[in-house]
Amino acid sequence: MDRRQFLELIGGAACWDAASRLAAQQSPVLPTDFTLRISPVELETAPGRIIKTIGYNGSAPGPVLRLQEGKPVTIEVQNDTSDQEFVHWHGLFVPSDVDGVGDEGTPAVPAHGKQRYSFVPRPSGTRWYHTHVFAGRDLKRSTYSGQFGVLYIEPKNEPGDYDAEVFLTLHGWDPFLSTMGDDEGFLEVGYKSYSINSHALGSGDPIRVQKGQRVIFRIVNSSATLLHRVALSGHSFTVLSLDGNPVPTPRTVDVLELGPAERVDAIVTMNRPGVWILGELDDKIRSAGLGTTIEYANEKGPAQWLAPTVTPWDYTIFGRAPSAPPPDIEVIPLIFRSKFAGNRWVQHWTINGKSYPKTDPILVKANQKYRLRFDNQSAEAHPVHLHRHSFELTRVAGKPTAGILKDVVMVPARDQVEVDLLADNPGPSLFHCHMQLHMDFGFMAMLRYKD
Ligand SMILES: [Cu+2]
Repeated sequence: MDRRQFLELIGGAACWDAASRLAAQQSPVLPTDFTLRISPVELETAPGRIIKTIGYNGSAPGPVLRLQEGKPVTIEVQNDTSDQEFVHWHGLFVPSDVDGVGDEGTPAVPAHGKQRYSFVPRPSGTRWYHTHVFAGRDLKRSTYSGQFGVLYIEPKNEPGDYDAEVFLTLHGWDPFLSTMGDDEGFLEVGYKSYSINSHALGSGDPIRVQKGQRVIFRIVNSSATLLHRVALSGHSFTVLSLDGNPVPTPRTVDVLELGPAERVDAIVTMNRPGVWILGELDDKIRSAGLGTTIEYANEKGPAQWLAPTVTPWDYTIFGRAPSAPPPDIEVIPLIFRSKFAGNRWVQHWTINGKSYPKTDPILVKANQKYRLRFDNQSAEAHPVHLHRHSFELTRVAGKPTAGILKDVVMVPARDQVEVDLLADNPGPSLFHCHMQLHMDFGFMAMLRYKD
């Protein structure tokens, strides 16, 4: 064995130490056949705190699916529930009929039945998989549930300049609808508790590290509706990838910000021995479970929280200098607005004045490049997601940039984001806000290829 060392990390399934990873690269042992079973689970996130939900393979999150880029896989999904389901492979360039979206033409996983998904995993990087069904006001369904997991696609040549790898998912539990104290207001989603992976802060095994180690955190915000900001007390993160795609300019920051469905891959050099909290900046949310413990070897005692200095999250610091756009690029404007649907009711949403399924399709021609202008004329930020493609950020709230490839982008309230899209994966592709409460109440449109 080389200088890399074995590490004991949280919950077996959620980790993959560097030595095994190296061994896997030397002999191609990554499996290509997987089974996912959708069934009710009882998750004890903290002693006595039982979450009753639906999960994959008896847990939530489901197993980390580790695939090799370009090597075909088959995933058989068995549905033990009485509701039809879909599993969406978020961030993968797969055909519409396996993308896991009914409206794109993917066959369902029938209630008490099964369905096989076969595809070639690409592109490499941190992706994830999750249910993609309508929930509406039934907060036991869809992404409010425990049906999510990390899907990591190994690149053909991984630099692997780290000693250990840790996968983290951020999730809220026992959601409820409330006007949050405003009698005249509309309904929003709150959560009674939270976890990172399957445990609340203070429960489960700590992430055990040694001084000097470089640990890569691959973080997925699997929340149905909430943006999260996380920090690791006394440490900083060097951001390597956003949504699984390497950034042109890796930068070191104290706080990571992830909208729903966004991913960040960041390296931390473990240079401050102690027992520390990695968790949400919001004290209430962190105390309600959104955190985990980082424990250095030979260090004991309660985990400490040091509040970081907060600077606004800015995607463009990870980009490169913008180049001039091709003068003939077609701009497709997409205007997002809320539509008040009554007091003590959920808001409805429109794209260019219409709510799904009545929204106009976004029409593209194969192999043409387009500039999508996300014009958010509402009072809150939205994590908008395009299926089966990545896009390149070109302007974020007035700041030009280039080279950042994503499949979800937070569009700030009353502001704009522009992205360039190369239409290179024919087939219907859903575009929507990733907040479940928004996508279910109108905030969706279909991107279609013209003949
Ligand atoms: Cu939204």
